[in-house]
Amino acid sequence: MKDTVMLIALYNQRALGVRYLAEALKKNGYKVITVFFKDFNSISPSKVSEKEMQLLVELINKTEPSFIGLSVMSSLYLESVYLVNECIRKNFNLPVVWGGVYASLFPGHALEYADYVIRGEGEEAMVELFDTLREGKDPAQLQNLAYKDSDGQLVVNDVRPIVDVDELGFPSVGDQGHYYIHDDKITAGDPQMGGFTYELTASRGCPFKCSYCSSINLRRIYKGKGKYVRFRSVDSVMAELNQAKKALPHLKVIHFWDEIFSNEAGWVEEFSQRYPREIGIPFRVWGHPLMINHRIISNLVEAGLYQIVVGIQSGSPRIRKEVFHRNESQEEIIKCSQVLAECKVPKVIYDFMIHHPFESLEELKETYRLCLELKPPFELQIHGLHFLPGTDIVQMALDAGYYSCEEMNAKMYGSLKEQFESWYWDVSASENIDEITCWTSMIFLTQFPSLRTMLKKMESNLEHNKGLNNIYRLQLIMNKVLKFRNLAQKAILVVKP
Ligand code: B12
Repeated sequence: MKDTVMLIALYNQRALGVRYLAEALKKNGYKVITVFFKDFNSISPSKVSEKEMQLLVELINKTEPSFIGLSVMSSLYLESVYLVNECIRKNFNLPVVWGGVYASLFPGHALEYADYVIRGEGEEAMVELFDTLREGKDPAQLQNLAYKDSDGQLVVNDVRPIVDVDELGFPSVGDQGHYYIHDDKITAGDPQMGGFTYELTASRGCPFKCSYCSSINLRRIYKGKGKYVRFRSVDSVMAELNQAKKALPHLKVIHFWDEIFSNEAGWVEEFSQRYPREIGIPFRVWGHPLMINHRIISNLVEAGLYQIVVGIQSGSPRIRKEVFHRNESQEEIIKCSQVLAECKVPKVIYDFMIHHPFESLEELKETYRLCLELKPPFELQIHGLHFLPGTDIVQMALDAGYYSCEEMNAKMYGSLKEQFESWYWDVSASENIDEITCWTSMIFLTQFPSLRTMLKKMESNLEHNKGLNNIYRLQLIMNKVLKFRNLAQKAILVVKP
């Protein structure tokens, strides 16, 4: 047995990337301690507390790792990452390595805190780094590595060629060596074990280039290194799921976390034939309007697809194409909704980003109109635009003069609380705030087909400018709908296994 390595995942008990790394390290003879630090919470996550850090220090003392790896996936949690990093630095003299999406895109910033950064996919690179360090050799030439040389200069090595995901084994799951720190408590064991969901990816990489997403930036790191969007074999996916079925006593639902679920001819057919026979558990996927057709969806529904989340983001063709860099037309989106309705996907969710500085009132109305054309039943997931560091849309907003550099940095690097509170572009100062409120409520209400006749009447009132007192009526309806929905949700929670 080689040394012990501690891997820390923040705000993410499933942490696929960290589980893949743990597997790679174990296969190469390391003992791995994985710490899931804090619960995933997409609404109001709390900062790491003193007590939680003290629990981490005690765990490090008890398990005596030789290396520590911090997974820094998202910039939204940096405030807590800094605290955890500082706590380790203060109490231990151990090499600290950062990896994950944020560290990969901003190695220079990460190296203000870490000794080393591994960019991109880390399975092979991390094993190589720890092997080199324990042999007392110089890691300077290792692929994927970024570090500061003896003069304090940043060195960013090239990444290695793309790997075949089938060769990486399955993400590590199980109680051995897993700890969960949350709510000022530490629990030995894998939080995944008690859950009724299992998450996996059947592919890596995203074929699209949306301006608000970091995926395109990750793809740029791998330019010239092989085919970035890769599918695993169906054999490998089935074997992982069979293993999960055996390991998780309460398993009821499978979540595919592929950025966009496969539309490969042949792959979908093989998967759909085998999945019900070999796995037979309802599953959900993320989809894209341009990758949805009858063949794929009818096969998947037959195989057990119970939920699909499809990003549409805006009803305005200009916003989609020129601002978000998405190429689907109104017709293609409407067609996609028809396919999903005809194939009877039990739960369809459309995702929209509204209330951002690029959007005019007219474009907000276009979102309402598109939603009315979407074939029910569906639910809407409506949120604001979050500016993620390094994404193309950040520069676009700066060029357009919507924010100064200082304002943008404050948005992207604010505290945990500030970042989660700034989901929406602050429209309260807009001169047409009443209209924005009305049209936003109307967008929300399009997901209830029985209200559509009423909505059309309101729309015409609003367009003829006699409708601003509609705002009160809309608010009343919204309150009723929300109350009903909350009750329904409570009822679902009660009957849920
Ligand atoms: C699935 C997914 C989720 C899942 C879970 C993610 C997971 N991996 O467990 C859920 C739904 C929970 C989720 C949540 C969020 N997500 Co998300 N998510 C993704 C998605 C689509 C795929 C991630 C994935 O599973 N990849 C496969 C695994 C194997 O790769 P990986 O996690 O990157 O890990 C590899 C390397 O990064 C590296 N590595 C990772 N950690 C470490 C640590 C060390 C020490 C080393 C050496 C290497 C290393 O090695 C790993 C193995 O190769 C990505 C898009 C993308 N391309 O990354 C967005 C993405 C990561 N998410 C993003 C965001 C913003 C979020 C949320 C903040 C959303 C929210 N509002 O709550 C949260 C944050 C969660 C968190 N704790 O950080 C952004 C992050 C960009 C940024 N600058 O912040 C991304 C890039 C998408 C985007 N919009 O740009 N997400």
